[in-house]
Amino acid sequence: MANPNGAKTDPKSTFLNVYSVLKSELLQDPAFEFTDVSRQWVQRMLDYNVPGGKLNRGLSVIDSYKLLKEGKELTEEEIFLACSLGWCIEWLQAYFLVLDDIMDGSQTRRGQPCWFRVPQVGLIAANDGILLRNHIPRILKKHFREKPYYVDLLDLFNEVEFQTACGQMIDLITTLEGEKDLSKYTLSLHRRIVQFKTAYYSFYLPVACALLMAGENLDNHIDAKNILVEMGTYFQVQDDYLDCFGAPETIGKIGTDIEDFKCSWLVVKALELSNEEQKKVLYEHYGKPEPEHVAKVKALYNELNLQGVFAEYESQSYMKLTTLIESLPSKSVQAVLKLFLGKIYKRQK
Ligand code: DMA
Ligand code: MG
Ligand code: MG
Ligand code: MG
Repeated sequence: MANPNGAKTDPKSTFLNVYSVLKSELLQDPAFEFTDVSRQWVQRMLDYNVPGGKLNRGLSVIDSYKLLKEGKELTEEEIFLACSLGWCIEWLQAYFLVLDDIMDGSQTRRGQPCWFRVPQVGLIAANDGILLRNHIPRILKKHFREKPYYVDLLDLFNEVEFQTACGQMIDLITTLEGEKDLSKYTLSLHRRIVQFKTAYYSFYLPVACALLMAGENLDNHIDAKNILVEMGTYFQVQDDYLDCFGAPETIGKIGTDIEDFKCSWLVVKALELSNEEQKKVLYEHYGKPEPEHVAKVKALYNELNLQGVFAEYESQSYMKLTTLIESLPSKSVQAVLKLFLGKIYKRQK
């Protein structure tokens, strides 16, 4: 998109401009009789929860689509549509995060209080989450109804939402009071949780959106899908690592995994590497909200050098993923996946 000076607008500003368009359309939705007060509520809720993250998932749709078009100049319409799909993913993410923070009892997100912690919001946040979710099919209907891939797009969003909700379910039910049993925390349980709760929506979905827009049949890209799910698993291991070892000022959130008895990659590794005495420490202190208990767990993580173990896992994953990507038949799909991997390798936030 050209600005009045004739120079190219940077991709992020273009993307943010599309947010403003989609937001004002939703605030004028003729299916609801907005009052000033209700319109203001939705406006504030959207601005608070949708655009404030890294926007990696959303921006990846445009990047991927460009690479699939192999350097052909995109039309204004194509840019707008790719950005809109990117925003649908950001809306999906906002919906899951608003609810995730309630369920995880978190304090902050993206450097500000979680939405449900804002005075006057509280559990209205639960309905706001549902609203965010409902905005997605409204955006899709307005802009994609006439496209040949419309049905596939709806089906894709439905499938991925279902997978994510199932992932969240297994993440949550493993922590149930009365069944706090560390012996069930294995790498295979961890894998299952993170594949479903994170990998499909964060990695497969952006690329699948771009493939549909480019006229591709998703059934022909199962290998790419499997690699993206692997990449998403690696991404969630990073999230688990940063929950404990990241700087809250950088990651924008305060970790809760130890307190919440989460099946985090760190506790799985700690169990694997512990002797009997160290295991006792974990059994006694993991999953308790008081800072003394959390400190004991963190001290054990340091004793076991989990930072070093993670660094090793990270470079291994990078090499493995690179090899997998290079085995794909299409150079443009390879480029899409490599770009994605480059964006997350050694991320600090
Ligand atoms: C988040 O898992 C998954 C979804 C679907 C929101 P998480 O609770 O580890 O995320 P965060 O660390 O961002 O709260
Ligand atoms: Mg959480
Ligand atoms: Mg969670
Ligand atoms: Mg986390």
